[in-house]
Amino acid sequence: MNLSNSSIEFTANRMSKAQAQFVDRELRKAKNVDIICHDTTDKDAANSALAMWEYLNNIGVHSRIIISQKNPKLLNLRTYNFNIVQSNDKDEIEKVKPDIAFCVDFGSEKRISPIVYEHILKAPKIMGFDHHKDLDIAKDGYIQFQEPIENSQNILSSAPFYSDKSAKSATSVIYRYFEALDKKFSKDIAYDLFFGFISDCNKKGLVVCDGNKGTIIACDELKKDKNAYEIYQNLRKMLTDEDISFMAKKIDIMADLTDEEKSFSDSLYKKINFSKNGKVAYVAIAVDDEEWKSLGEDNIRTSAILNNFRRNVLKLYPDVKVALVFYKAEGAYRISIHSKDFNLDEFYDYAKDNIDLDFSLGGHSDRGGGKLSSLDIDTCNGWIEKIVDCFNDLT
Ligand SMILES: [Mn+2]
Repeated sequence: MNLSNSSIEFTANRMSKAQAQFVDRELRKAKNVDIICHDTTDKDAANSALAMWEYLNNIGVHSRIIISQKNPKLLNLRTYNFNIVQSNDKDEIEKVKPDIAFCVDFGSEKRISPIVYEHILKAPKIMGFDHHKDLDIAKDGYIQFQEPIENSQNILSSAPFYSDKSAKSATSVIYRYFEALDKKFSKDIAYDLFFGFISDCNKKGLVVCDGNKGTIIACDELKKDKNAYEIYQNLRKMLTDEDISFMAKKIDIMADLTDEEKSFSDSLYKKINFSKNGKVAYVAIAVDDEEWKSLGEDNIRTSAILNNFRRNVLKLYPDVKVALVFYKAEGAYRISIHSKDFNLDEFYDYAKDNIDLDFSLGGHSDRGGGKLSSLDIDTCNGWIEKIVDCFNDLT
């Protein structure tokens, strides 16, 4: 499929050719590239990494993928035949000093461990493709595709770290990269890009993945977004019904829960707490919760259960604007948030100004998360209380 022949309107979301070629030239100059995924690596990050790994491999550039999932097989990637490094394996990470640290699906140091952050800073060049807004890793400036880019001079003088906030996934930005380069990409890469796209769209309720039927259906909200839907359709065309069925089953984790997972999921609804004004619903899974431990703590399956829970809560309770879950993950105490009719950007700033603890927050305007760098039970409880108070003030 030659993407240059597709009838794509020039929009903010289309990467310019000069921009893409700039990235491409930098990548081709490199001998070693480390592709870096964010903490609690999800399918968008991992599939973005895999597509970039495949591309780099094709142009003869050696690369590794740094991932934080303890069990990467839970990500159900197309292949595991690549150089994978665990994000907590300092020795292995430090064996290579890459020419480029290439960040996918995150631009903020808050979303990676200190070991990985240190490693990134040692690379002469920090580049990446992202769809988030916090880009503190790209210190010297970056391009956000918010409006059509006209002056290629400005583009080339900026750091080649690109984020398109309007993109539905990091894999969408990579799609735009290949498109701008007029590259025909393989079906394998299309598979990776689509899997990441669908996974992030599913989190936002933009597609319905039915694991029992093996189908993926685009919702009206996705269809209304011309740029996103165009990517969806173009990638879908390159895949078979079997591919779609496999992805639907792997994403629709709720259709395929074990008894233990089912009972955990049900128990969340019995543990709901509400803020004083009734606008916030939350569940706090204790640091030492045995059930959470036995399910393997935070992984792609438990994360899907918690995600489903938050979205259901917003539907079940008309007055609730914010659904929160607190849980232990990768040595920190985390929060995940979904909101309706409430812009979380306001909350991120407010909480940072009003809570005097060592924590981070960020994400999108309707879903996000953060972590507290303490597992002390009293500190965690204090954090929960203060977070809920912030929302109580704002909603
Ligand atoms: Mn993403």
